[in-house]
Amino acid sequence: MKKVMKALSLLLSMLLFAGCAAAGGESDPSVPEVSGTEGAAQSVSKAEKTEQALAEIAKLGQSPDDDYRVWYEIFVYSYCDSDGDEIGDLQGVISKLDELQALGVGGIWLMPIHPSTSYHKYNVTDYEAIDPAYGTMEDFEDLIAQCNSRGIKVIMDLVLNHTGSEHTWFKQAVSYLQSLPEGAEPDLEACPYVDYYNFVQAEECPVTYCPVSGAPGWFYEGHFSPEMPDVNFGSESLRAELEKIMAFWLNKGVAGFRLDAAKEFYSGKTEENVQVLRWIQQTATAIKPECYLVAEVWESFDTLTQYYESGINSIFNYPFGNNNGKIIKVLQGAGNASVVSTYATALEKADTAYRRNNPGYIDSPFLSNHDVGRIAGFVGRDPAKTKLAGAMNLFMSGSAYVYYGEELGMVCGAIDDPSYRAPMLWNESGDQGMTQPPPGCTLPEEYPMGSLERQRGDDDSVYNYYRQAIAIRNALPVISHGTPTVEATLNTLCVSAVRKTWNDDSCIILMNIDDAETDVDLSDYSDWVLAAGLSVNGNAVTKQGDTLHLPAFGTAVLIPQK
Ligand SMILES: [Ca+2]
Ligand SMILES: [Ca+2]
Repeated sequence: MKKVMKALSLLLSMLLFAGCAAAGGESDPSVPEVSGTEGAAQSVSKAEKTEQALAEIAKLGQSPDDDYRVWYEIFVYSYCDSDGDEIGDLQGVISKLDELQALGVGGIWLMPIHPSTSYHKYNVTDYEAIDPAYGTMEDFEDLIAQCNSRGIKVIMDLVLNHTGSEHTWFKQAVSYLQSLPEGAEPDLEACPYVDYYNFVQAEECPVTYCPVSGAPGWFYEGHFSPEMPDVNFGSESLRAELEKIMAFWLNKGVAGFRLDAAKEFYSGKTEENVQVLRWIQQTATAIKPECYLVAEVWESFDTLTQYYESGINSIFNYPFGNNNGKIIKVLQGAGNASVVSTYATALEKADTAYRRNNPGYIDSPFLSNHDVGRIAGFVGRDPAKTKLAGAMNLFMSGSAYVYYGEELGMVCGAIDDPSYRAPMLWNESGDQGMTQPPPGCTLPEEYPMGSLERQRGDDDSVYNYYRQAIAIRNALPVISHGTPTVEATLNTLCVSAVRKTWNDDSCIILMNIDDAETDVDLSDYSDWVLAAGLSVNGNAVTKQGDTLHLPAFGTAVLIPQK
């Protein structure tokens, strides 16, 4: 992260325009004067205004080199094509690393990149290889090296709940069962792979099981689909294979893994899943002590909290993300004080509960991902709410995740998985590495917030808002590392107020979750200064004397006066 911030800060200081700060800042000695914000805004192009704001933000500080960073989820297929076949690939990702660095991203999560029979590649047929459509192992090594040189960490999807049905383990197991005389018990010495999966003999096919073709009376568990046979975590031999896979990639230089479908290891059995997660964490840590794991546990708050008993580094915060998570619910209740006031309370409650079960936990907030669609669609394609949703996510503690294209306010053409995974919108004309849509994907009729190319030069774009939000987060590590508590005195009407504390550091984040501007009385906070502000509409966040002015959906970060 330090390298990222150094490079960013160097770039920004070259662009620095003395005496300007879009954030606004009155008489705070830590914040450069905003002299004639309006005049300055008129004299420079819009994009320059963002650059100036970024330069000011970078002066605030920088994040330590740990896992509390902004991670960016990439579906390689749809991200960037480097060789003209219109399917995204690893060299395409490499070609956009400077772009990601400029956004402030400190880590990338690669969705599965192994050989697979499906476009999404969640049914893996070889865990220690790269899908030829995406490139070669050399490309992968190149990607790791290029990320290392930029201070960007790489985690990869690890699909352990199931393999692909074309994986050699499954094919050998099926072929053995086909050869088995009716009624005979399998001999694991003759075919150890039978033990790798959940095969049963039964009169009728149990729920979530599938018949083994050519072996009457035999069934296997395929929770997600027949092409995704579930593995048997009770098998020591299977676990030894999984350990070998983890070692292979950790030794290749990945920082860790995103653990797919952790609640389905033993479907419906939380205790057992917690034990598997504990084993995975311990196994990976034994291979690489500094590894970082984040699990997908798509569960309600109470159940998800229980999973932290496993000691897992991190779990995606489903209760806050997604189209029915806390962030979206609060935004849908924008302007309603009784809804808005619950946001800060919920942040404190979640942190307390997760921390109780794992004191070293790192939260993983996210808004959207490849399974849930696009944030702009959840808020009625409203650019203001799309932006504030981004800040609400990025200003949560932990490792904040951004799904590719979210920083552009991309929308979906349909409610289905392929449409959630549409090509990254580099530009309107569809070149610059734009890929073909994945099979079954419906593209939207239009992207109301535009492509990266169109948004880059627009200070009011979602993209430039994201850049500033990420920059603030990176410059003030108390935002990502701090323990959140409700700042009850300020958490009133439609302003959400959260204090964060981390070692001797603290900050207060205020968000105006309303489309009307508002003033906040800070007379009890005379020792606090406005460090940074975020505006969804170009109207500045300012502090004049004891009055903090928050425009519609505006955000302010206060820090103690040094
Ligand atoms: Ca390609
Ligand atoms: Ca399973």
